[in-house]
Amino acid sequence: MEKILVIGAAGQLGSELTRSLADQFGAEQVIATDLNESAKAKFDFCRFQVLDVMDKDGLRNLVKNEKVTQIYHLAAVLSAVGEKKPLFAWELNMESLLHVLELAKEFKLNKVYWPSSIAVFGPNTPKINTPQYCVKEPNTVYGISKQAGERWCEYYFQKFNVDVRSLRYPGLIGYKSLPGGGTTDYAVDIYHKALAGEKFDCFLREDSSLPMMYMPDAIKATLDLMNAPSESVKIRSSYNLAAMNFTPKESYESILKYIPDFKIEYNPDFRQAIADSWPDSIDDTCARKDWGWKHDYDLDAMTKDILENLPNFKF
Ligand code: AKB
Repeated sequence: MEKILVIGAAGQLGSELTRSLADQFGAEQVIATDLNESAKAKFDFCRFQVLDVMDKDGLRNLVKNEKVTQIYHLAAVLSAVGEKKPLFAWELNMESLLHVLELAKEFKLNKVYWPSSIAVFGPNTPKINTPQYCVKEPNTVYGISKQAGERWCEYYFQKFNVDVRSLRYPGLIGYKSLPGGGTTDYAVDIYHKALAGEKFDCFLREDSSLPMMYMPDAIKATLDLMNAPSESVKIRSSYNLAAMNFTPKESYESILKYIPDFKIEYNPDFRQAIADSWPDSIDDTCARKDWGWKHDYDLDAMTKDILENLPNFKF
């Protein structure tokens, strides 16, 4: 019987992934954790505990007492906030991963999941169809921490046989939760503004193309990777993962088909430099070949789904 611990469960990815994990493993087998007690309200479908991932002993006691067998470690400081608080981002992103990998080694956990990001790439990386293996010189603290984290994951797999699996997510877009502190967040915010009948002030240039993915695809990819037989998971740093690429202008035009009087203005800020350092598109052949990854949503299918469902969604 698996016992799943989700760290940072109330975030953008965690809010949706935790529900899918509870569906797969059962409500009693999944423990959602978050820094804030107020997050408890989101998790009426599984167990919940307050946890600060930097509290090494608290985390160890939880894993030991609950006989945890798998950890999904989703807590992180994202790219934009990371640039405002570089040392805090480095400390949180790296130390928390090392705590989790050490616990996986000590308690011989069955599996660990840790998300990486397109932020591992940098200005010297090939921008179009960025390959799995290429120059990576990230110039954000978030990207540096994800790149170093990938090396640690592979290290723990090779040296200590820790079954750790990871995906380099593109920008994730969902309507059930709000992102916090990323560069790709505009692609979520734009739908909220369109439905509220407000003008959207975009912090990226209209032609700034980035790899993106709709949340149901991201959840599917994560569960497919975690459910794949160990031998199929040939990459233990992190897999490139792709679905679609678009610019703010293309995102706006896709919404205009449904909301013709929607208005946008472009006022690039410091996040433009971060976006400029990331790929336009990603080659995810390895994920497709090794464990059968296939995405379902393109931009227009995602827009239709969000605009149909967001007005009825209760936060
Ligand atoms: C961010 O924008 O920081 C994240 C990411 C691409 O990892 N969404």
